[in-house]
Amino acid sequence: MTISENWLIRETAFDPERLHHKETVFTIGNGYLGTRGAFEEGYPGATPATLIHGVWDDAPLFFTELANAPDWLPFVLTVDGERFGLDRGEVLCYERVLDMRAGTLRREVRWRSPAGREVDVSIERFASLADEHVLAIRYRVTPLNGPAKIELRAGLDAYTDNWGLRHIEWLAQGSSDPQYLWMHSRTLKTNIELAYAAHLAVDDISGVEYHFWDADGRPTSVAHFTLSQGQTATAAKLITIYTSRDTDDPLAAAQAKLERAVEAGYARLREAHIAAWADEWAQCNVTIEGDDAADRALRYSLFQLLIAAPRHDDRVSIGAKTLSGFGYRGHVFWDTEVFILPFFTYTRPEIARNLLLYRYHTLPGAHQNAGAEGYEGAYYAWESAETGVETTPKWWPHPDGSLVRIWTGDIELHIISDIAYAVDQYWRVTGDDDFMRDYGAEIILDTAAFWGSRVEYNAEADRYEVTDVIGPDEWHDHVDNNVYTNRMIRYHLGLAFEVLDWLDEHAPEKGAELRRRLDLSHERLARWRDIEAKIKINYDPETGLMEQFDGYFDLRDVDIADYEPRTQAMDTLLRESGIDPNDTQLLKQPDVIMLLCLLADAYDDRTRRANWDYYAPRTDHRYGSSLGPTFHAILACRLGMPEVAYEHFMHAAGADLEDSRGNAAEGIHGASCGGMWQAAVLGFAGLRVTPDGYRVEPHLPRHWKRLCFAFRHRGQPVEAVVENNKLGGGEKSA
Ligand code: IFM
Repeated sequence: MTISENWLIRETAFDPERLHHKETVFTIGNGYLGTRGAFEEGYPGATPATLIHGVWDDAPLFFTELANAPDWLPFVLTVDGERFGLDRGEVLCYERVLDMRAGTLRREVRWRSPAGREVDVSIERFASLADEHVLAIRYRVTPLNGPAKIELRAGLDAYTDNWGLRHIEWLAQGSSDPQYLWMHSRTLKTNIELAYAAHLAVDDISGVEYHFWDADGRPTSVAHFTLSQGQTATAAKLITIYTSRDTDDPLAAAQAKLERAVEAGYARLREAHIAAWADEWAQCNVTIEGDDAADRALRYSLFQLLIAAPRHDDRVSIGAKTLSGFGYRGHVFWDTEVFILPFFTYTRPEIARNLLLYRYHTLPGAHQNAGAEGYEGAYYAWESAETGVETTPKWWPHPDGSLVRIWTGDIELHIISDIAYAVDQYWRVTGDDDFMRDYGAEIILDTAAFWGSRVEYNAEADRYEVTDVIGPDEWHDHVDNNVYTNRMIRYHLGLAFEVLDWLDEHAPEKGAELRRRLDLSHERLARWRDIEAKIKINYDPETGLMEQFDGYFDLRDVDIADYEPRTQAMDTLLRESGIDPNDTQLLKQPDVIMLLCLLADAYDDRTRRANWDYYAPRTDHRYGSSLGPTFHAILACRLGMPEVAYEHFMHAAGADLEDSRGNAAEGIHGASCGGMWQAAVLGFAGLRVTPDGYRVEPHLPRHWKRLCFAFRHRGQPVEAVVENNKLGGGEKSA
């Protein structure tokens, strides 16, 4: 069956210059782990990495990071004594294809060895979505110019590192039979055990000899055989992985699982995996008819989110770089709740629930953060890892050798309300009252208590203020009354009262318990009410314009056009010309535009337009934050400018596939991926959930024929089709 190109990410030539970028692009995974697209046979300078949710280990400066787990990929081919590799001999044909429908990664290479032996090599791998502990590689080799002696070495490798920092300590390994092997290791500081078992089988070739190669930390099963010209050998390497986070005896679990996997065999495992993907896509696919590039790029973003999404673990969340690279060390930011979560809330609420439960389970860490600063309630970390205790590095090593102070972990507070917002959205879309009663309400109220203690009262002006913060736009630090932060606090406190009323009506015992446990006294609630009413919001009712923070409009107005053409972010260029970006109105990302998208119904078109006109030209869309473009796309749709929205949408689409920002090697831009879904569904299709149901207000780009998407509303699956009426808008036709 032919598959539409829009389900495939295809690479038709190997470019060593793009090695690390493409390792990120060709990441596969299954929500338990992610594995970068490094080659099975290795390549000089490669960064193979397998990141397993929850497998943290201590790291200098960054406190903790997801440890690069032992490598399950090694599969090395030798042809008549010459080792296959893209760094030697001659690559005659090359193609690598990520099949997003099947969740498989395949590579076809025709290779001529330095001595002139030619072979066709075809390698396919997948991380099973049907059983997250199972991984598989199928290896095919065909000699093309004469018979050949073949050696296949299928191994495991404990000697991995995160950009030079080792986290894995090899413990033991063995083999009960040369086709079977196992390896036991653990993280150096956190003592998380990792157990791998593997099996190698070469099908239907007579005279295959296997032996076990017992090098410490690199147990390998080796197969030898001879092929005649044109004869194809197919080998399968099956791997199973458990950690001590999953079970008390991960090695026994890995070995038992391997037995069952071997019994099933590669083909049946693959079938089950593909069936699981079919089921997944049926719930969340989006199709853009009339624009293959947009359709494929959006699907790619969804694929990357789906492979990073924990399905069976509510103690982990999706980091800013998903499970695809070492950037931001696996840490979890607001990217998850504000950018990524809506995709899951609308399509896979079970996953969204897991992600929110991670925040519930990390409330003790959030209390610790608040206590450490002398505040009450729950103060979610700007960068969060296992426990929720703040893990933002205080210092960042600059390429010139100096250390730069990072303030986000101290004062970028808006994440606290962003999480409350995400809980609220999840509740409204899914109708999951049980979650709200048992977990969500506590998150909202406990974080509201933080604001009650953090907000400052200005007696002279009889208002509340929040000084010395960083808003989403990180080019301005230590600012007062950031409008995004303050407006989200007002919304958050309003939500807290709404939730308390709801508890009183629908779960009075839980309401009483939370009032008691969180000490929600009359005085405290009265203060919240007062803050809600009197918090300073920089909004000019005359013009509809919001000032990003106190004094922003007085800052130097720099025209980005004066710096074009450029290949660097504006903050770098400004610094090079002796200007501190803090002193200018240029933005890394658009606080006010974000606010207009999140609290969409609180504003009218005049306000939207006034702020768009002011802030969009002052934002560095190209090299500022990758979080900006998709929200510009959403607001542009709302303003009836789908063509402008489309430019932002396609700009976001290039962040990973095209490496348009130059940093895709560090991992997938998870927030941008989530924002792509929001731009398509909440922006172009204009889906709105209302108290009475839902509706769409489409604004499709002129060349899009149709936008189809699946979502769930209060548990009911919905298939939506938005047709373009060719007038730049769109109509819901079914
Ligand atoms: O959370 C973002 C932040 O908004 C901008 N800097 C990168 C972080 C992680 O993506």
